[in-house]
Amino acid sequence: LISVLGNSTFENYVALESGFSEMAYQMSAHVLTLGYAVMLAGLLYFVLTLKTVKAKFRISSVLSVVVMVSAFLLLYVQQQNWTTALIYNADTARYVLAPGADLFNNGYRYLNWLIDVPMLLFQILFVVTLTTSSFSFIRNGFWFSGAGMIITGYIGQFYEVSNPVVFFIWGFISTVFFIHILYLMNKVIKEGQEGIPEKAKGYLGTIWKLFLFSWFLYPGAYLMPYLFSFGLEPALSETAVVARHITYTVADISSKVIYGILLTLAAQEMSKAEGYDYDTFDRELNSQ
Ligand code: RET
Repeated sequence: LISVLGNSTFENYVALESGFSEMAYQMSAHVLTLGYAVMLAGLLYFVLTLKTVKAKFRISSVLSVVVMVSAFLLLYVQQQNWTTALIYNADTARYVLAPGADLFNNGYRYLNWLIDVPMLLFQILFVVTLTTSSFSFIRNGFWFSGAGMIITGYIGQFYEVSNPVVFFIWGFISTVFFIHILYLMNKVIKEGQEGIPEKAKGYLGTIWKLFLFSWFLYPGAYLMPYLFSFGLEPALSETAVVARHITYTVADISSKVIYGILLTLAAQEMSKAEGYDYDTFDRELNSQ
């Protein structure tokens, strides 16, 4: 199969070897659709709640808006890639590779992360106040390691079937950058929790847990063909394909939308504590 499909990802190998059942194909299409639909809903949320926080926190919401727009477009293309790459074959009752169409590839996601990962990481810096670290040092670290993690992972994913050793080496290099990001984020949240209202402190604690949960799902999705097999043979199983789509979608909704909402809630508490009262402001405007 490698001579036919080369560096394409394992979804194509499953399609060529056995095809997809109705359920596997449809669940994948639906969960990919859910992904971009949620981004559009999130876009509205971040626009409509912009003024509920003090002006100095609003860049965080603006960055969420940027993330929603780019994720919406890229996830839409990703869903289209899935439905055009495969075609229903009535003789076998399976979805198989469509002749003449592009193969399926998750690369759109990776390039989307190149925009979204730095935005998501910078975003929190507009809500918290760093006590000891320097803003530009953390920002540069986020930017450098974010880009390093994604580019090395992007290269690696081309080899997931054709050359597992190369796939794992790039995955390992990517993980080194990831660990650096985790270290920086932990520092930012710890410093940010100093001297803010209890409720906002709680939100930041939840953000750290959500961050760990959602960001670890991405390397999980990268490894998916090997989580369903033993040793250096990728599992060409449709269950693994569906599991990867679900993992990516859960990760995207958590790391972009829920994360942004929690940051908005934390900023609302901090705005209130600093005397910003959106309700009164609103009433005053209406009575003028
Ligand atoms: C890769 C390659 C394998 C090793 C590791 C990875 C980590 C990816 C992460 C991606 C996060 C993406 C986000 C996107 C939101 O828009 C590249 C899969 C560690 C952590 C948060």
